[in-house]
Amino acid sequence: MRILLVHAAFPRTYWGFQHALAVVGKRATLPPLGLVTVAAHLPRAWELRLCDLNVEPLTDAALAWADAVLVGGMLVQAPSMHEVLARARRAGKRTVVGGPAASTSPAMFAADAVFRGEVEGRERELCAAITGAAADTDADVAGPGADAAHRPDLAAARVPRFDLLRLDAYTTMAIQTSRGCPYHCEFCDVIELFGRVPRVKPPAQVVAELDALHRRGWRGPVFVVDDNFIGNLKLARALLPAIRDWQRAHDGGFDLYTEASVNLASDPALLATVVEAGFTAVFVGIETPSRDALRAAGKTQNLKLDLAEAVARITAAGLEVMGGFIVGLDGDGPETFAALADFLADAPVPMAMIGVLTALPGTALARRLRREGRLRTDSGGDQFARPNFEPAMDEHALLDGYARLMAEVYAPAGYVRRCAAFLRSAPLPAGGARAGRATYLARAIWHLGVRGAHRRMFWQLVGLGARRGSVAALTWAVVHAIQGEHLVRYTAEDVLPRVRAAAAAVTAERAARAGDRPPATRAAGSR
Ligand code: B12
Ligand code: SF4
Repeated sequence: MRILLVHAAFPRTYWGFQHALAVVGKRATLPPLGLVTVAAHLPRAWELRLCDLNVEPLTDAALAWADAVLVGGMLVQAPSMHEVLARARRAGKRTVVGGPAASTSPAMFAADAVFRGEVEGRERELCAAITGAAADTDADVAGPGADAAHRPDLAAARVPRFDLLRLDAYTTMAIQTSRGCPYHCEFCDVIELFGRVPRVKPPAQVVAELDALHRRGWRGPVFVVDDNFIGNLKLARALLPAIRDWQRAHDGGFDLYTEASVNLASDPALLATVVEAGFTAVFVGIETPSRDALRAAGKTQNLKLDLAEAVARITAAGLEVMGGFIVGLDGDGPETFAALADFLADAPVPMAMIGVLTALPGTALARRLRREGRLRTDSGGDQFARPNFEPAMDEHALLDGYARLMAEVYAPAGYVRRCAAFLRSAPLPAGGARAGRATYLARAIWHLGVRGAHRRMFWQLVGLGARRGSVAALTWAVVHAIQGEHLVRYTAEDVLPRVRAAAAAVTAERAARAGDRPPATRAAGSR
């Protein structure tokens, strides 16, 4: 059986770092870990090929070669997924779709089989979907909303087929050590997809995955794509020494980064172990400085500590905080924007991913908003359009406030200030001076320092790095200049025009409604 695995194309997004990729000469940031994991669970005798549309186009020859086409992606990739599925069906191929979008929104896909949930331990079901012995797989057994007992045990995980990837096309590789998170943030789809009882791979499995990447010649950053690396504290503590030992045995190994809940800050010993294991950055869902909004969103763990203090502690331990923020939560008012701008002004958080709340399908938030009659449409994952629900805050104030906030946060001056704050407060970043990065430096000087539109930002960052007097700090500064180029340009060229257009659409809609009303009603309404 010949299987073609296709990873759908991403639109331009913050996380895609497209403007940065152009500088470093890579095609994509991260590989399709879901698909190479699926590949590891297919029969060895089958022939497999992988096409990541973010790296290369799908050719007719590749389609003609295949017996079945497996398509994966998230909701933001849905347009590309639909296109690939339609093309494969026109070519007479059997089609199977899976991954996060198919798991949360199966009805939106036209494929021979829609596979919901994870594949580990479900190989028979997976093969039946591919060969045609089964159509849709049993959503109630292992898909979203399944209870803990029915979710795959990650002891059944296999080493992803990294050999199917063109490693040199990516800036970063990925592994996963756990799935699930014990918290219950109302907007979160991760707990619906992967459950609230975190499952962790055995240390030997994680080490085998690190080995596999290393053997294939990968050096450099590896994103540990856990929902919450410390979701199961006991197992995380048991895993960390194995990762640390592996890193030491491999000459420093990889620059690791991951995602974790903010309570990481309240355990200094754990923080130290995470740094010892070679982690250099962590994505933390800070969400908002508004306690009302945190309470309304059920993000109670963030109420238990001072968020600015937590960021300071994590940074001082040696981890760069990448912050996730949300505006438009119930409980947020127009004052939230100033509070968030203040929070970020001198925070050591260069990368602040701020989005307008989206009610993702299958979440407690979407269910509540539907009950309250406030859900407008199913989310397609677009954060820069009008929200897919009736916000509690005036919608125009929300979009306008968001646009102003983003303009400030991703003005070059704002970005440089946050980088400077990091360089002031963090111990020297451990990673950074690795081989591949030297070539980044030459390319960055040419593309950003000589020809770039934000030359001043580039040289300011290089100056800040140089003043710290170490190669690691200088490398950190150059890498952040490259990232900053994307964040600043994407904000100015894509985000702001789209959010302002969304705000204008609200104004136009209100004017049209007001125009429709008979004069007497209009007068009454304005009192
Ligand atoms: C890494 C990651 C990313 C990476 C993407 C890397 C890449 N090349 O794919 C980055 C950082 C770019 C990213 C960005 C975003 N992400 Co993201 N991301 C993740 C994360 C943390 C891990 C994904 C992963 O690699 N998992 C490991 C693999 C092994 O698991 P898996 O993909 O689920 O695969 C399993 C099954 O789903 C299944 N499977 C997967 N594919 C297929 C295909 C077939 C055919 C079959 C049969 C089965 C199958 O088998 C696998 C093994 O069991 C997940 C959360 C999570 N736990 O999955 C969110 C997640 C996928 N992201 C999500 C979102 C919303 C986003 C953003 C839109 C966030 C934002 N607000 O901007 C952006 C948009 C994308 C973009 N480029 O801008 C949502 C998706 C919701 C949805 N229903 O689609 C998730 C679930 C969580 C979340 N809320 O953040 N993301
Ligand atoms: S801490 Fe993060 S992963 Fe866990 S429930 Fe909240 S948003 Fe989801």
